[in-house]
Amino acid sequence: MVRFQKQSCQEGGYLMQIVPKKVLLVPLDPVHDVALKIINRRLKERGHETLLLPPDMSIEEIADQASKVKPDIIMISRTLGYGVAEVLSKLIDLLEVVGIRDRAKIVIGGKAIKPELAAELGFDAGFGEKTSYEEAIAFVEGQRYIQKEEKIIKKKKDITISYSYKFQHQKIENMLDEITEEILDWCKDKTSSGIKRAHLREKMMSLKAEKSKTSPYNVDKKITEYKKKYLENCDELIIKYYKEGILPKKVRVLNKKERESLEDYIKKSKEIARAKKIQHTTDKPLVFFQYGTGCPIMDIAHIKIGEAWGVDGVLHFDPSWGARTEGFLEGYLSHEEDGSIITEQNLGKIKESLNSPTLWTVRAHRGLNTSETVVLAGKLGADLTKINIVYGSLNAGTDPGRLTVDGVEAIKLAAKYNLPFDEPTNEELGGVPAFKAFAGMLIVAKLGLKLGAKPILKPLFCYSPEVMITGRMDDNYIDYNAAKIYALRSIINAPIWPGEPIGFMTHTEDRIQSSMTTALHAALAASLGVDAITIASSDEAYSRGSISVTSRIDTLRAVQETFRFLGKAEIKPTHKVREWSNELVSQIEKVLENVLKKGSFVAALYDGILGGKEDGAYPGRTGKDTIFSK
Ligand code: B12
Repeated sequence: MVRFQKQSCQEGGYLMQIVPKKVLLVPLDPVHDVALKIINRRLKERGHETLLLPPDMSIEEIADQASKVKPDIIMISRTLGYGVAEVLSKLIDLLEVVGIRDRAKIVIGGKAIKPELAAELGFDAGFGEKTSYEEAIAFVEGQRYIQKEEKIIKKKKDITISYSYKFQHQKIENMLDEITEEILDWCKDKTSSGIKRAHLREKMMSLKAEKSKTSPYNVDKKITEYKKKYLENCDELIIKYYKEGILPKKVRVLNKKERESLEDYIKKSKEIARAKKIQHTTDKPLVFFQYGTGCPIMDIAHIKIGEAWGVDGVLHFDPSWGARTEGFLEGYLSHEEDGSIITEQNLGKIKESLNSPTLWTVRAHRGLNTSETVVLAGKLGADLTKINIVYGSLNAGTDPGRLTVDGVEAIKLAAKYNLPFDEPTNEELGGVPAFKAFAGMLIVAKLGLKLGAKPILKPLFCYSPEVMITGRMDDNYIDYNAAKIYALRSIINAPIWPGEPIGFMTHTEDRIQSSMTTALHAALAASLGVDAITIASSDEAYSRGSISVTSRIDTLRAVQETFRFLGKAEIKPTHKVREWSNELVSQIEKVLENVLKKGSFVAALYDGILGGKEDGAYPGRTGKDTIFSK
């Protein structure tokens, strides 16, 4: 009798006894015997008596050995797929003839085996090519086997938690301090219709939540009052919908049948969704993708598939006109083009569909609804939001003054709802050099810290116009991307999440190439120990069609394999990395000096100090002259 600790495949944690078995292991194959060698070692370790035959024995020799050894169990393995049924049925007949069939359990496993075939031929069990060793052992010991996969517990992670947000670069911190003081002072007596709507939205949502406690009549009356005020602060496009039921072009309401089937889909997909991890031996980086198919049903389908393949978080993208329109629509709305419309109902349904560990980001960074989006995100249970005043003013079309006023309010709201916010620097894709984009990002990060929020730095891992022109990636994609991380880390201790998505402008329409380049950038991210990454789908560079679910899986799988390959090993950049990171830091310093010299952050944005015409950045015009005194 052998005493041993119960294995993970068994229930409970008590000590139990096992009865050692006599096991004959037979590689019924010319060569392939690796699996049986492993099973043999494991059985021996657990006190069983085993005999492993060499491969390439005839069935007569095998039957002869079996009648001599008189095993309790015969474990046969077959890898080669040729003539399987024939050879196995001959073997089982022969074992019957020599009298073993009735006294031993005879099982077969291996690459060429399907359990159905084993049953048909009269084996006691059949194990296919995905069989785990635990399952093989559990069979020998007569234990019930529970698949390991079911036990993966994925937990929601706060990527900001281990950061002190302390500046390592005193001069840069001092300059940021001065710049952000000026911003806060400039904003202090200013407001906008966007900010008004944000606060009306807050009130309406709080009232709705209280409806069960207070008199419903009074609540409805108040909501109608607020709604009226809300509409006074909206654009014509939005007012038309609420007053006349006219929807913007290419937008429609989901019908009852569609909504019912969505409910059904959410319920069913929750039942079958299993937690899966993309990361191999470390928890970093978390993997996000962005969705915004236009239709909330399709979005949910993409999210559920992503979760099934292990995605850690998803980002909501709205249509580009959403940023240029004052006010939000309502209801379950579908949009024919890219970007899913932000409404309380659309977002609410998406939130409801998420598995509990999945992180959810609602981007708010760039338009006239920035602060109201943060309210919706906070109230509907998002985990993160996305704000970058500089990028939103220079490459996404919003007037710098208006976005500064709304952005500051949005950051305050992010702090209130405990939503860390990431700061994308996608102006780099337009041609703004990384150092200017980083200077802008650091100003907004410092604003965030002053207002009690938690910023997340989001440098790009991309083949940007700047590097194409300077030739910095002529040799490799590693050095300059790594230099960005080194530079930011030398300035501040803060979370870093390269995006958006990684490998931007290295992707082509070729799905294999695209998956590969995403995966390699993910390897670099893992090697640098960043906190998260956003990945593209393998058809994201294909601008003539919508993103397909299969291409989502391509990159998730590719990244998973890369993490498996790399583990805790590291990619070594060349000596260029230090040179370029030092250069980045001194260039950031110079940009901040110029902003200070200008004496006004908003004027600096208008003047192109943080990205100008020569860089392909233009101050946005949407919302110009819409700021007023409080
Ligand atoms: C390693 C290997 C070899 C090694 C074998 C070394 C050895 N001592 O075993 C060498 C290089 C010698 C070899 C040779 C050949 N190989 Co070979 N080989 C492989 C390879 C790469 C891996 C197999 C392996 O060991 N996997 C690891 C083990 C642990 O996995 P597994 O056997 O599937 O076992 C798992 C389960 O099936 C299960 N299991 C297996 N058996 C049992 C039994 C029981 C009772 C239970 C419960 C569970 C169980 O548990 C394991 C864990 O999950 C595969 C390709 C591949 N990636 O699978 C080709 C492969 C199996 N080989 C193949 C071939 C064709 C050959 C050759 C015939 C090639 C040739 N033309 O020369 C020769 C054989 C020559 C000959 N004399 O006939 C083909 C088979 C194709 C087919 N349709 O049958 C494969 C699939 C490669 C391919 N795609 O072409 N091979």
